[in-house]
Amino acid sequence: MQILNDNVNYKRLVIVAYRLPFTLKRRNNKTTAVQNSGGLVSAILSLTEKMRAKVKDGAFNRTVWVGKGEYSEQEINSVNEVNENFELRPVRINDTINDKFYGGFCNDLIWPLFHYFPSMAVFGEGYFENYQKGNRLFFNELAKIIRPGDFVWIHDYQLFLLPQMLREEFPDVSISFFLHIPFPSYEIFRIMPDGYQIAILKGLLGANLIGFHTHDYAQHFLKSVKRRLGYDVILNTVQADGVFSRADAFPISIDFDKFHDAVNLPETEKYISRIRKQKRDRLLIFSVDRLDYTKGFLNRLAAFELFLERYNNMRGRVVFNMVMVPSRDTIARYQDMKKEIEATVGRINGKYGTLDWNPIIYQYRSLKFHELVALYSQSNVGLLTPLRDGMNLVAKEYVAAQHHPQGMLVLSELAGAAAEMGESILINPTDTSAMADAIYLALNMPPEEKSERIEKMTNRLKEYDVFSWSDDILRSTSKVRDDQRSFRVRQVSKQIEKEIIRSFLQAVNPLLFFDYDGTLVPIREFPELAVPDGHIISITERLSAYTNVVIISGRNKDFLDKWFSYLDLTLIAEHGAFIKNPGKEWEYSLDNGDSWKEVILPVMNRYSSRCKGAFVETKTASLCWHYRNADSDLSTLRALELKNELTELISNMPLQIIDGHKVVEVKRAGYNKGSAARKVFNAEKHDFILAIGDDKTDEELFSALPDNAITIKVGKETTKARYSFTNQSAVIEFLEKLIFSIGKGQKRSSRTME
Ligand code: GDG
Repeated sequence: MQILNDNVNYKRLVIVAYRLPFTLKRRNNKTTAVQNSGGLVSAILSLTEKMRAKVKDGAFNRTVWVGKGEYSEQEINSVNEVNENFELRPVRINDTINDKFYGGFCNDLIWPLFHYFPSMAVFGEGYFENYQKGNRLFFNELAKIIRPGDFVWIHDYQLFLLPQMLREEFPDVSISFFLHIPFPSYEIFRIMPDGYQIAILKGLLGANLIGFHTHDYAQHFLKSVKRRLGYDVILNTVQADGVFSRADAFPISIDFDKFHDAVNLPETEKYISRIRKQKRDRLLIFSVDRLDYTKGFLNRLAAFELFLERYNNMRGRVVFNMVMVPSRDTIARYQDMKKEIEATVGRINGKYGTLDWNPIIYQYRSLKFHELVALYSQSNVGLLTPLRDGMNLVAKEYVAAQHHPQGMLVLSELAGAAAEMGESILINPTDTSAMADAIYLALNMPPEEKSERIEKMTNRLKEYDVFSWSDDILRSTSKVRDDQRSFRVRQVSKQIEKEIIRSFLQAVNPLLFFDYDGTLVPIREFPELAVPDGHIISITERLSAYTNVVIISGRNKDFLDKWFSYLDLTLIAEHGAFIKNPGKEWEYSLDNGDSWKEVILPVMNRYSSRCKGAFVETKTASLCWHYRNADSDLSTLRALELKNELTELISNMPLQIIDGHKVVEVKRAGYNKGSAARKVFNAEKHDFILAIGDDKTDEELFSALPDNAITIKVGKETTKARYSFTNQSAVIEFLEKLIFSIGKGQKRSSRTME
């Protein structure tokens, strides 16, 4: 798997998350940094280790971690001095700010609201102001360390405002933001005051790339951008004054091998044999979650109770091990919830328990890694039923830890993970009855069926593990920046106009390409109405008398013949299918070659791996990306993105994209405006090339021309051209100036180039 390619070559990775994911320990006068547990941390640590190994000769410096940490300067320095791999940069936030920033705005407002618990959202006084202050403290720390070539990767809802703060100060730095929790639908988002909404959306749009776990979350965000900010969104890309930012789904994953292989480690085996002894011949159901109202503990317990009630033959044969990891339990709301959960566990155990059997083993503690893996591997059912969850990594880890014999996953359809784990038993966590049946089904599923389902999920997890995930984000951020660069077009100012005319006059053998509709003549309602008037005929006549002029159009040859054949110029018809040199007959153009497949195939494969159910078919003369078996919303979007990427990729190739029914096909075309233009400019030496066009097909022309060509787009759309005219009449005004400047210039027949 590729971690970095030539285009994605950052010098430093700067990871910004609310909390520094390390605990500093002091022993024998030495301070060491111990990595905290948690999905995000292991994801990034594994990534950076691989990046270091991949990028040679010190081109990649160490990773910088920026996050809250109340450590002394001395402690931090002693850690940073000895670590080659990483550097810690603590952000110091006093309690007065932090209580309202983190405890207040983040955990009392954003967390419940974004998890669809609006009634629990608190709009406390001073929350937002302190959220701004908190983000500003992160900015201040970053401003001290940002260097050119850094990739800044900001994580999660505590830092919504940071991307824009950075963007204003460092317009050229690469910034990616990743949201670990859901982004809610606009109807939920808009519950917040306008000022908060605008600040959050604009804050995020400071990033080049904004990543979400699912397609739905990304769409919710984009819809909020459209509705609240009124910005244009084209193919997931937000384009507005000073903003060019893309939002997309990058479902976080796990280090698959780590969880899969850990099952066979001696440390894990110790726990496994203990669990086996305790379990005896009983079936084990397992869940592990942080204490939080989003996790749906009470719903889960209600379902387990109903399961015992409904399937009474299972009593005495099943044990549910429910591990609740301590979290925020100094807060009254969490304490109350914990008490209620414990009371429910007690009640169910009291109701069904016997002298030698307790239906529920409840633990309020965190587990050691090997113990966790042992429990994953020994349980017959993983029961993960949050009421809402951004992703839920435990579901993925559970599947990764399944060897033979295998357990089965029961998963909430309201967890982000459900979008990729359709082979699990998906349930709605509020449907107690369906959940009780799902537990029974999972416990009694035939081994072959379990194996088939687990294998499908396993393959997907192996294919798209945490390294592919982070690679995808890095790569996509680069792509957004490339696209942004190619869309930065300068208007033709008076000064630029003068310079173009000066170099045109100095040139010995200039070559001018003009598109026809929308460039030489205005776009009319019907093409037959768009005929050249006397003025435009006279302009082309005078220009072609002075130099080489090419009219390059989608019009057919008859039309171009009718109006221009008597002039001394080159005509290109049907987007490059036919070329007619001055005084010659029309020629049909076609290039040869088959090496294009090596370029197109990896792109299509990449899209298949990001769109479950899509596949590539290789034919002799074409490659097809089929998406009829994939989720319809996501695949339609991916197909559009693929077409977009392919359009750019093939602009210099003799290929054509065909948009079929649930298939994107790329086939040999043999011609386009670019390949036709190349034939013309390769035939002679030219020291000045100018091309003007308004259409999407003119982009092929712009890309095909040499770098020093002057390319001008008519209109405001994004383009590959270097410059732009606002409208078609600006083209005519410019051509009039060109003709005026020629004045008594020499006829081209009297000039030659060395
Ligand atoms: C956010 C989002 C999203 C848990 N208990 C123990 C333990 N863990 C480890 C698991 C897993 C991680 O912690 C928890 O995963 P979650 O997916 O629940 O993630 P969070 O960090 O809580 O939250 C969530 C996630 O970010 C990633 O984007 O999925 O939706 O809320 O890796 O293994 N590890 C050990 N003992 C435990 O007791 N050793």
